[in-house]
Amino acid sequence: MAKAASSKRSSPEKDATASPPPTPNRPRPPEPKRHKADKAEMLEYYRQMLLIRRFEERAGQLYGLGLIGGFCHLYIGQEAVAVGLQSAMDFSKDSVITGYRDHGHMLAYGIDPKVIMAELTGREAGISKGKGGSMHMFSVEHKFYGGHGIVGAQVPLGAGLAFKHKYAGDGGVCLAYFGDGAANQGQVYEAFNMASLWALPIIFVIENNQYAMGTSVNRASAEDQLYKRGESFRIPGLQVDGMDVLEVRGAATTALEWVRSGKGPILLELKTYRYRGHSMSDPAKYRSREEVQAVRDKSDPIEALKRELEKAGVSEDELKSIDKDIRAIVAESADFAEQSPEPDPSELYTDVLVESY
Ligand SMILES: Cc1ncc(C[n+]2csc(CCOP(=O)(O)OP(=O)(O)O)c2C)c(N)n1
Repeated sequence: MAKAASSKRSSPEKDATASPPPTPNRPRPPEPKRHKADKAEMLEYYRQMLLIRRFEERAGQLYGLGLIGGFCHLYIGQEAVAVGLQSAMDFSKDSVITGYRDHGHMLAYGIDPKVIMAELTGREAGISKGKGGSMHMFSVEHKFYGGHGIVGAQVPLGAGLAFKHKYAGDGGVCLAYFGDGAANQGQVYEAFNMASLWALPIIFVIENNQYAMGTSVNRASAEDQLYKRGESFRIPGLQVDGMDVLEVRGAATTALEWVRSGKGPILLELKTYRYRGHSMSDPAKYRSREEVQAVRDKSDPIEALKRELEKAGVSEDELKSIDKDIRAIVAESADFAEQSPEPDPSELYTDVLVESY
């Protein structure tokens, strides 16, 4: 279910009473096709989504036990977005940047769950040496540039990464994620303008999970069809079912073909849903339990893929054994985190400035 933003321009020389034909004023990507995956590929997406789900559930428990301090924003419900998009990227040259709801994106990039859990719990072995926590995960090695707590800040930073790809001619594309709330930030549109003007290789991804903290997208956005937000900057937009990993993967292919062919940025709006609170201290008064349950029942991305796998002949035992493996990986990551020491107090003075001044 992907929908291209239509842009109509009226033609003054034509009869004013006749409706002008819907002629797009610029080239557009083709309508994305749902990705055709074989059984092995579907099983891989299933594994990755399940890993994110179970990892996040465990993170929620560790938070409850006081082992995770500060903020913690869970990604449960949105798994198909990171997995569907990042499975299409070329890890050797492309880059990713996102906001503070970042654990799922790291896992989808194949980063070791042990170092992510150690970061969440503020341990020395964490991917940011235990100094970043949930919101500030970073891995230059994996071209994963955070993890940002300032809503929308990652969008111009992503444009900067894309500029680097273009300047260095390294063939990379930047995938810059942000939320429906961030989509109303001014700096997003400054970044859109420059990215389009310079035809930067960037995919802007709006993860529309329907809520920015306690405010629903239609209460906060005059135009809630967020895929249209790039139109004034000549950035084409596609709206994608973010609860269907194969739809997401199909849209990723279309977007990457567009950007890699030098046509400049593209905008994807992924319609998704977060099951858990905004953070761990969310009173959840802005929506009903029934609303959340209805999405879980009807649109859960993992359950939907499970049904497809069953249809493709994957047995219940096989699915159970995957679940068991994933639980073991998550348990191992939690044990690893708990056993890793906290950073030495002297670490307070390292990694603060690039050089000494
Ligand atoms: C510039 C700025 N303004 C406000 C905040 C407080 N804040 C933190 S998260 C958030 C909501 C953002 O929602 P959205 O972009 O939809 O992302 P989601 O949490 O849904 O992933 C707000 C307003 C902030 N961190 N930075």
